Amino acid sequence: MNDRKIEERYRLAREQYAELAVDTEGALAALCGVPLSVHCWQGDDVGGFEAGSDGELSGGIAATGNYPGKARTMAELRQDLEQLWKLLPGKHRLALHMSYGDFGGKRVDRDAVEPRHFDSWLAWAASCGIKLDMNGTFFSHPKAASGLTLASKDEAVRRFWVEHARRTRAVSAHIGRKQGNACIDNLWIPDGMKDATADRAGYRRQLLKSLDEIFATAYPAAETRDALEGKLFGIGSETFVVGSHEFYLAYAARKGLMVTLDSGHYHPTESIADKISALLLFFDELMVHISRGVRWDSDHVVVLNDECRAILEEVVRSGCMDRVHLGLDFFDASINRIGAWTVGARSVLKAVLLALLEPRAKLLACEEAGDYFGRMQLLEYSKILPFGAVWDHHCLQAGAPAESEVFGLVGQYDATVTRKRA
Ligand code: RNT
Ligand code: ZN
Repeated sequence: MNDRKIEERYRLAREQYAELAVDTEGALAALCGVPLSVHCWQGDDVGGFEAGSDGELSGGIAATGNYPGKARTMAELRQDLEQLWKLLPGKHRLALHMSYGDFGGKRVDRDAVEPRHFDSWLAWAASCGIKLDMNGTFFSHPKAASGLTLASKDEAVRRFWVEHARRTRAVSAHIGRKQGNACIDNLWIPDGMKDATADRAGYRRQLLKSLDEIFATAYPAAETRDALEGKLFGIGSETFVVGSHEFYLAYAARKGLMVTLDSGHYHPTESIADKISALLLFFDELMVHISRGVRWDSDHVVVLNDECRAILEEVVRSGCMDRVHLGLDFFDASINRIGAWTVGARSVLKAVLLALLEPRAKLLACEEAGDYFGRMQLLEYSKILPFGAVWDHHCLQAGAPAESEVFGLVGQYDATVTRKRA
């Protein structure tokens, strides 16, 4: 589609939204201020760059598929991310894992990672004009093979992972300081059991002890902030997960930390959308991992479905967009990885835009007047409004491809870059 056509369509769309008292320009200005924390791990199936690592993924998560051309080195991953940035409107963030440090080919164990191992990432991020976030890596490691890390009853194992977590916070604070913007440190551990567990309380006491040790050090909020990510079950932890939602929620509330709500980490019919307005009354900030759960798996590529829309509607309706950190979390190795990233990220941005284009004033007026049919009909009407025209205009303005061009551009990069890697 040519630019003139996009602008023509946008002009008509803007009029139609204005009839419902929706200001598309205001919505787009707000959308421009929403950074997504894009996860690095879609690019290489959560492999990371530790010397001697076989890239074998373990610890309750799995990437299935073998689409050719995955990034094998840091240079390739950065190259793919630079391509991704071209396909997304706006400036975003990159969420790294500790296993993605620049270890210079040397074997550096998880309890020995240092801030300097992320200096080349800082330089690269600055060259892209993006900020970084961090995650501790408590999986794909011999000391996580038992399925227990911070909740282990083996003191040597537990202390090893406490040290890893402490170092992750130090790295995160270093990154935040250097980039002049707080780096969010997200903590997720796989700890749990496959089957009926005799001592749930015992493992939870261990985790509590570990967290107290980890958070004994305080860092300035301008450098790093901590988020705790709970889960209901994982592969191999079907019956019991130590770090459950309630566990972390209570801990974070007591300690003034954040929780991370991962949309794939709850009962299949339980939506995190409804949790947002409640938690924002009690927490200064929230982290959200937007993912897509399919049956027992929680990590499918995000698409613009009802669940994704509901989450972003609640974030926007809360009026607290600046207090909710939006991150992506999925890994699909069965399709083009740059395409997976692109669709996931653009879907979230589209969901934000859709929520911003809601005829909010009219909806509220109906609701407060008790006109619930009016509210229903307005929501139905909203669904057929020409949102795609606003989105394409936004992409054009931001120098990103219109929706119709994404397929071709991803294919071109596939043919000229990633497939040549095989
Ligand atoms: C796993 C968690 C966690 C991971 C990443 C790789 O269930 O969602 O966020 O996906 O840390
Ligand atoms: Zn997650």
